[in-house]
Amino acid sequence: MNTLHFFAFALSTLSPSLTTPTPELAPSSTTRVEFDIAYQNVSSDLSINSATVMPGEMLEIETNANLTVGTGEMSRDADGWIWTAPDTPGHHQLYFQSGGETALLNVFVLTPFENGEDVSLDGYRVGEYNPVPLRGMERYVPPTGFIEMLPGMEDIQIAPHFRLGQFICKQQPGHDPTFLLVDPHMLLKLETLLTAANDRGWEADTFFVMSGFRTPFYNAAIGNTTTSSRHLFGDAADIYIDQDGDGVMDDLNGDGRITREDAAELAALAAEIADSGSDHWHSGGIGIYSANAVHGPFIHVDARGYRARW
Ligand SMILES: [Ca+2]
Ligand SMILES: [Ca+2]
Repeated sequence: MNTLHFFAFALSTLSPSLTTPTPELAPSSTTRVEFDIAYQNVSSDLSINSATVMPGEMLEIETNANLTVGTGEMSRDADGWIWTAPDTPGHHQLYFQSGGETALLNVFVLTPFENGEDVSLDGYRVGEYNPVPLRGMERYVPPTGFIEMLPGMEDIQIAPHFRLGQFICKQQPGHDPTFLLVDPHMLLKLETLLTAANDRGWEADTFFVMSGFRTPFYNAAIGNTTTSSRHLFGDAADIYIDQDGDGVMDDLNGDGRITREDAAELAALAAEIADSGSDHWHSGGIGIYSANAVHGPFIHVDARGYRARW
């Protein structure tokens, strides 16, 4: 082995550790950065973002920022970067840097799922999606894969104020692994609403996510007859502000009571953002729910691609 070959050998042996993000590559501590990264029809200025791709799929990321470190295969193109996913499911971190700021893009390479064939994944019951998309819309096409959430992945920050574990389906508690979907449009909407809520004086570090992703199996088990719920596609969240941690919505309107009116106030703020034409608010549904015997008041927010209110 000559010297050159030796170094090539040493480099290939060391490459896994060389591509592991170093501590100084932490995302900026602010919610937003001064630059955008655009991918999969999302344009985001969040310091922490998430995307999902199938094994071997190419992810195009439009940005002026530098992609400094990342696992997987990357190349440059005129508009930004192309990252090619490895053939195996898993979690990857891409760091974009510009002007002294850093934005993280988590990329989850999905575990493939064949609708109608695979009823469960690794013992986790998924069920079956309606193979016919609602009114032929692309956002209702059955998913082709899911994020495999292994023990320890609950705490992955998928947005500045949201963790992956907040969105898991409530079925089969304690089952490892679990499988889920989280949509980047939804995360961007939740962060935008959270910022607006805090600006409004409703202090909140995050939203309490009562229900995020739901499998078709679970959705049917809890009595829902619809097969087009956005919870099945990972872009819906039933949320409330619970900064005081008592398990129910906080008294947002300050009338000393926890009622539907508090949910209505939060929904009105969401509708205001929608009507402002914000780039960070993909069109979707906003619903208000009253308390019942098992839960307090909450709102539903989704990113279905068209306006819906209830
Ligand atoms: Ca509360
Ligand atoms: Ca109230």
